[in-house]
Amino acid sequence: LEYTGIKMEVVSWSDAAAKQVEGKVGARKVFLVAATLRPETMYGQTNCFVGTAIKYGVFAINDKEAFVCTYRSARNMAFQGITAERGNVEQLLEIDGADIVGTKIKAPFALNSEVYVLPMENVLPTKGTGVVTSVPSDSPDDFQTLTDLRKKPEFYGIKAEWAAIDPVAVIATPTYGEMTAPAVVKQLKIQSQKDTKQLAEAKEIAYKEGFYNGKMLVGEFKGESVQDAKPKVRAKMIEAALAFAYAEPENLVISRSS
Ligand code: ZZB
Repeated sequence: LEYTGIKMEVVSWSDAAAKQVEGKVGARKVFLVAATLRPETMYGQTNCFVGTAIKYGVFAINDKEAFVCTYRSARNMAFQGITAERGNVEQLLEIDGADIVGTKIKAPFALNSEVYVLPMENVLPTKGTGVVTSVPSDSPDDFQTLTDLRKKPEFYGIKAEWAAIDPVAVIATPTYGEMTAPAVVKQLKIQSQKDTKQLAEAKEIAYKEGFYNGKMLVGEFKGESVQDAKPKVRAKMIEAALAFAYAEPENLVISRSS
């Protein structure tokens, strides 16, 4: 499976992360790296998600850059020509997802250029990088999680202001309009991020509708179909060194059950 790895540079660490990262990364810029199948939606990022029970690492990619992601994905990257030395995984430190929450990061290509890291219950440690960039306009999981967080910020241990950015219209679909994910969430009567079965169905619907019938509302390829714009946005992000190709190996089933 071919993902796009989105490089979200750390602007300011949460207090808990700052203490752990200090003195460990040298002169490197640090990026949270999110794996996405929808690079054309990056204009609408409003935050980023990590799993609070997931262990992440900060990995040296070369002398200038370090990535925050799961060990598993760092290892995959080391065999895909992303790291300076093939096969070598250099972990600078380990950090709990819970401690990364509240970190402010850059959101490449997004209309909101800086966003916060927030907690999501349904992040799988066995998929992508374990970091998920959030586009609530077009991803039902993201919209529902953001809605949950806004209803009960203290319950989730976040500051309300971290979840303050509203969904941004980036793609129009004939059936659902300019906010596909919120419309599908409403149609399927989804109440919380715990409604995982309905959310899987909503994701399927939103993927299909966006890919086959979506039109870009913003960005350099405004007016073009999602099908045409998707590879172009991806290429632009890679050219700008804000993203890279990241492939998931075929042992997904094995790693899921282990
Ligand atoms: C931004 C985005 C915008 C996404 C959208 C989707 C949508 P799939 O199809 O199951 O492979 N994702 C990535 N990694 C994880 C993880 N570890 N745990 C949970 N979710 C993860 O799913 C790939 C998508 O799932 C990725 O693409 C990412 O969210 C999320 F408008 O990135 B996406 C209708 C979906 N729309």
